Amino acid sequence: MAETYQNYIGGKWVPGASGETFESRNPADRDEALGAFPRSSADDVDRAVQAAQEAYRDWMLTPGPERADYLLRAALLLEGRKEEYAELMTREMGKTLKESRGDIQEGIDFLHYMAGEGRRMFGNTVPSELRNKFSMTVRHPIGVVGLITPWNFPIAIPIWKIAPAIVAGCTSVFKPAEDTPLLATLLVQCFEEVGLPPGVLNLVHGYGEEAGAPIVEHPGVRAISFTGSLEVGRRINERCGALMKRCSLELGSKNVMIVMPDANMDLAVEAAAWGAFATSGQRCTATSRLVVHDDAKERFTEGLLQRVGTMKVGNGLEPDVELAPVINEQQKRRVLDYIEIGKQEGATLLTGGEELTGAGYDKGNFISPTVFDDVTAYMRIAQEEIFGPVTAIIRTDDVDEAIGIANSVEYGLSAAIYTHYIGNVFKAVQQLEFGIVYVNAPTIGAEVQLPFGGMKNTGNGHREAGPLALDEFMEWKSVSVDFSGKVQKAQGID
Ligand code: UN1
Repeated sequence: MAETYQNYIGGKWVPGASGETFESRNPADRDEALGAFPRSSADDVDRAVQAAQEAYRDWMLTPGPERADYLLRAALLLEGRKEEYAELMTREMGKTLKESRGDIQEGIDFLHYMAGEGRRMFGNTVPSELRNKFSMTVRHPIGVVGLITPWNFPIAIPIWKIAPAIVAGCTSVFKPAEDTPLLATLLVQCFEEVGLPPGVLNLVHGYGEEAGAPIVEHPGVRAISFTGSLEVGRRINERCGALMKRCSLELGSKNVMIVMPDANMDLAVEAAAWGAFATSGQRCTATSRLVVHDDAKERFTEGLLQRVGTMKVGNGLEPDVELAPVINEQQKRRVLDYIEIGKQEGATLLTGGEELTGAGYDKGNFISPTVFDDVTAYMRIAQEEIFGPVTAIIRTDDVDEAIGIANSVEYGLSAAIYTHYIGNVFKAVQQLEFGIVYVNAPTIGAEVQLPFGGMKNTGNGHREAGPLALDEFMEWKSVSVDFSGKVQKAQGID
């Protein structure tokens, strides 16, 4: 019997109101259940929002450096537990142990980064047009916020949201993906252990429709931060629009790597293999398109096929496995459907394209690393986010055309170019419609001190991580102090 876990509301671990639970299962071995979690509903959300509202008043008055201190202490706890949690992450989410460690490290790094913000949170002093009047801007927390996170980075992405919310002085209701509730629970336990006051961070488990939607709808929640699919993000955006809530969205993408003939081909091949197949392609930054110049295509394609041929597919706990399972059966079917679509569209399947069965595979969701060639820019496999171990080679004979192809999608998160020619580099930097651009580096692996987010339908203009992270959770207040002893009128009125 799997252990039963609870929601965390107002500093207490409590069962869901309905008493119903759902299980979290290992995507490499569906016989292993990692725990049973409350299938929460609007009632649970309501209790969590109330707890967050109660905690808010005192929390927003707590000094920034003191709020930030909880982040530092949580970072230290996570550091000590990195190995233990990485193993559990691989069992719950599937990705390789190395990548699970990276996920936790990314979370730790960002806790350190945001803790520094607790002593900054700069405003401006602004001159007044009147004598003896002092003006400044100060930041103000937005209030109770809803944080809804995906399963592909079960520690890092929640921390991208939780850490700035805490430093900002917001209190929050956190609803993690139903595929990774255990890691979310462990993360919240860390904040409990470092003594974060009750109600500042509340955890409500469950499904999007049942537990996520009530957070969006709740009148006590002032802002929503969501990372997930375009389809769900669009619905949240519509509701937040109608309800006049701030909403920051980090949605899908169709990332691209351009390979020019002067590139170091060994590096380009390695970057493509890592970018396309790390986390089994289940990153919003995954390299799902390779736009390759004709004069590089043979060398690049041969190299990539050779490299992919060496990839061991299997349980992410095994040290030499490079390609781990996809998250669940539904996602596996979706990826396999896209592979069929690619074939029907006339793309050439160079390698992979199948579900793996037999010993070591039968209890999990394994798909072999898949490379399509002869893909054109407007095929569905070149336009739609697949979120699996599938990448598509598109030919080009010109850097301007390559950039045009790169930009021909509705998304714009991460793009890379491999070239040494300075003209190509700056054209790409100037013209790529992507929030993150890499020159001679893979499309994945963003660092937390840089803004993370995309253009077009990847989001709605917000950026997570980096120096802009607080903007999601804070208002600006313009403050003026008149010490003239008169009623002064601005705009030259006397
Ligand atoms: C995501 O897939 O949503 O840049 C986040 C990267 C990671 C974060 C990915 N640092 O690949």
